[in-house]
Amino acid sequence: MPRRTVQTVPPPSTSHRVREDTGPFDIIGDVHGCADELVRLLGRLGYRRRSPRHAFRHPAGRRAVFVGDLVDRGPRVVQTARIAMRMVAEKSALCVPGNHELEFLSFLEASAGAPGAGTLLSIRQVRLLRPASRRRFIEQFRTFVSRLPAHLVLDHGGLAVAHAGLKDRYIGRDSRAARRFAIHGQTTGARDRYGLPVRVNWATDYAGRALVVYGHTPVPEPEWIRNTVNIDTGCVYGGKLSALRYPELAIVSVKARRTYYRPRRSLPAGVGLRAETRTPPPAARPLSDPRTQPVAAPRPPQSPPGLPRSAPSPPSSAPVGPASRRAPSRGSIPGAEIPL
Ligand SMILES: [Mn+2]
Repeated sequence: MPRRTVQTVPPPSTSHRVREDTGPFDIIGDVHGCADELVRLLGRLGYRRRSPRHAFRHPAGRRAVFVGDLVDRGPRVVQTARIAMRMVAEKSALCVPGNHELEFLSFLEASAGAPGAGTLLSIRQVRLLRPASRRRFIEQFRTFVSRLPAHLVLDHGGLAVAHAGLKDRYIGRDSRAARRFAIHGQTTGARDRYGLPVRVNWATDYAGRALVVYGHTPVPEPEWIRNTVNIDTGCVYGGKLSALRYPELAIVSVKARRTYYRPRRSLPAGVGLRAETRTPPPAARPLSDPRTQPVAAPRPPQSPPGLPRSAPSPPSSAPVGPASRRAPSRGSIPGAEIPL
């Protein structure tokens, strides 16, 4: 299986020097293309826009903070990215990158390698744009992602936001190791039965002063561990999209309309509860069930430890919905055939 060409660590960025910014903020978990739920959540948080072409703004000056993974897996990736890009441009939102921003951008830039199944769904959606607006979108997205800081330190060091989390010693640092950790988290070097990296729960060892707000790993309810909170409540898997209000520390959530994507690896119990009340959890299904079929052969377990590639979570999975009938295998659409 050809090694995917994926940029795993973003270049340094110092464009968001906002340490002294005290908010208030509404920190929003992994959207993964669930634009309808994002619009509903922003509305519930009090954000308004004059028209769909305008940026959402909060009348009291609150700012949204996106934890990354805006794209891939979900149904309305372009709309989601545009909402976030407009808000950041209008200074009504801040954003940090997730591993999926880098994977998607890496493919857009290089058109090389074979994208993961979730990224393939984004690429298909971008291809539906008319050529001029497709070019504009790609250029805007590239500029947007290239300017994002790998993590944010806010409220005089009382709040840190990173896609996959942060260790105490990385807060406010811009080293390659800090950037990698913020976007991909930590893996043990071992692989699970799907060939995917096994993650370390860094939060149990966290002892920093900053409240670390992050996403990346879906949980049924926002999960508080020590001075950290994971707000990825698995919207794209049929869970919900959640925001943490800061400094109030109140959670505001909207339920997913439906399950948009089914992961290859089983989700933690309770994620995507709506779907699972009607069907057994993915882990309980035999592997011959097409809904749980891996879309690609498991990665070789002997991949070099200590050099984790992107740690997708839960990674490449069989998409549900119309696309699943043509469930693509990695590499079934070589980059050269995808005119972007
Ligand atoms: Mn992620």
